[in-house]
Amino acid sequence: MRIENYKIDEHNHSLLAEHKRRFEFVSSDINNVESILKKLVDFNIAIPSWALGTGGTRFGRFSGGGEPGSIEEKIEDVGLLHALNKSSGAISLHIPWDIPKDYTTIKNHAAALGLKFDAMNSNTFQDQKDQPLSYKFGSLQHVDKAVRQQAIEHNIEVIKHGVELGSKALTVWLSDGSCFPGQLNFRKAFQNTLESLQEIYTALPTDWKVFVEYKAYEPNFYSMTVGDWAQSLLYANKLGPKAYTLVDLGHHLPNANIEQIVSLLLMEGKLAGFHFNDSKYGDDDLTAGSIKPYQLFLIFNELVEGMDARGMNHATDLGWMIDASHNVKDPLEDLLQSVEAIMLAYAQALLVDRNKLNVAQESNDVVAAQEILQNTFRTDVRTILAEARMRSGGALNPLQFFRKHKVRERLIKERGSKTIATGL
Ligand code: PSV
Ligand code: MN
Repeated sequence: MRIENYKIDEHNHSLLAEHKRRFEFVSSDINNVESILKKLVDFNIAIPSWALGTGGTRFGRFSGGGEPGSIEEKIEDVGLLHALNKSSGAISLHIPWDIPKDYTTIKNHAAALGLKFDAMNSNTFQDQKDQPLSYKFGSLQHVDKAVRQQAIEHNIEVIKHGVELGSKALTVWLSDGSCFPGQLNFRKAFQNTLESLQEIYTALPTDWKVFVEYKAYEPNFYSMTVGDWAQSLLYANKLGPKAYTLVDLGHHLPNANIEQIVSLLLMEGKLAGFHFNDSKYGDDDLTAGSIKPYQLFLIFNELVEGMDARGMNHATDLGWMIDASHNVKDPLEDLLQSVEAIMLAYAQALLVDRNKLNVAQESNDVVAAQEILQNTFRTDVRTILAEARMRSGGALNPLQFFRKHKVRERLIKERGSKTIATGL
């Protein structure tokens, strides 16, 4: 299904008077509101193809209806999100879940909805049907060269699909590691992984990047071979200038200071980008900003400061992506909420008075520094975001539109009530 533009216009018209009143009130307090609006209009967050269906745990999965059953339908779903919020203009594919049959058709389909192809993701954390060798004891780290070779070839195949679609990056997340002390020689596992990554790196086209994603635990519970940002950065530095560290917010041990990690990776020019989500306990993959919105703001505060210090383009120089799972919510509604939360944190970070913060830091004025950040975090910027969305042709209130126009009901009518999308 497609969302008709006139319906968005009607929706905006019905909310306009109230929106204008709020926008004028909030923007009268902000000096550079036009430049903030421009940055918000330019900013986009890619949607992972595997988050469009209902996710599950190992205990069960309670699928909803109207889930996308093919790559075409996944693209269509991201098109719906983008039509509503104008900030979801890219899809990130996971191979082999999303192998395109005909590149031109898929590319045209995405382009017609204003979508690009973000980073491509490989999968060597599961065995596929008819796969000759198993990843039970790892993939790029495996003690057997033949298994490593199979995993290397898979990654190279993923790059090939991405090249055809116009993607520019490969994200490698490895579940490699060990479950018990003594199972693995850490040094050999690292060296095997590095050598394998080097072969993949050699296959990257000149204008491509490889993102090395780390994770503290799960599915391996004793050691992970890319377990934290230090290990990822080691690989990235050894690989070369096209390799970067990818931060997934759920992949840290409890209470890690992610904003500090981000600041230092940016300083080193090695931050690839993000997989946004939120969590209370571990890799919960909850809606971005639903548990720790202040942390999300502090991360964006470091991002804006660090990117500006290096003269980087906020919209294009890092990879921005969601990586979430929706067990009890409509996936599309959840993704609308995540994009909104990420954009709000970004908008607030743009509002921070950098000069004042710098003066407070240089004079050890701890109280003033905290006041600057918390005053900004407590500023309600929802109407600024709504204005940016409307100016780009999106809906003033995407979630309200989604429900009022019964988008899910229409998808169920088209696709049926018993559909299960590929993914975890
Ligand atoms: C692993 O937990 C991860 O965050 C990686 O990005 C995977 O590719 C993704 O989730 C797939 O579910
Ligand atoms: Mn991830």
